[in-house]
Amino acid sequence: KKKTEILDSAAINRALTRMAHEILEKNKGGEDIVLIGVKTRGVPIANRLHEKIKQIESIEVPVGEIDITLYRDDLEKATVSDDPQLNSTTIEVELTGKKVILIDDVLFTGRTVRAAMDAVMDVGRPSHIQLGVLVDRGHRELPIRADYVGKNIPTSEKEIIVVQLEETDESNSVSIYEK
Ligand code: 3GP
Ligand code: 5GP
Ligand code: MG
Repeated sequence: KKKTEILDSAAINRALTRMAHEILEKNKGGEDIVLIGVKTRGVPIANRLHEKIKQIESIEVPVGEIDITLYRDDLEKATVSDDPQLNSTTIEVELTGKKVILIDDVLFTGRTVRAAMDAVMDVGRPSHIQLGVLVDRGHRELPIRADYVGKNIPTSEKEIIVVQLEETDESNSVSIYEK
């Protein structure tokens, strides 16, 4: 129904540039960092951060991907007893001793991130796990917070965030929808 654009293409780009700088600042460079995008839209975001970090420090941080899905077919009930489950992972780099940065489009209850952390720790033993998200919409149900946030968008339970990226959609925007 009602849709309001919060970030346009330029604003998304600026937010990701800032996040890349924050990642490099917090980790004192890009050494030992591995970015892991959470499918679907966390993957292009991780790839964009890889590019930004390359532009800033001339270092190519490895990027992996992880697929976490919910065992449910409605997105109406955002809170369900079924926890998100691991679908597939493409993590070809060694994670042991690395600083793994999970990247997702939207952070909501935190259950996806919890499942992603489990999956990462099945693959190796990172020295740290950090979290970067384009949007934090609030409503956490677990003690999880993001280290890098593109935009905090406080939402009501009735609102959803629509993230469009040119890699998966036709344009770049973040909007808020009233269900
Ligand atoms: P994504 O695969 O890019 O993350 O979950 C399928 C898609 O539906 C997700 O795309 C996500 O952007 C979108 N979506 C919108 N609202 C919700 C929600 O409340 N929960 C989940 N899991 N996905 C949502
Ligand atoms: P959580 O597990 O934190 O509840 O939800 C995070 C996952 O669900 C993310 O992968 C995200 O894509 C998706 N998600 C949850 N709420 C929203 C939302 O309002 N908009 C979009 N685009 N994705 C959401
Ligand atoms: Mg997602």
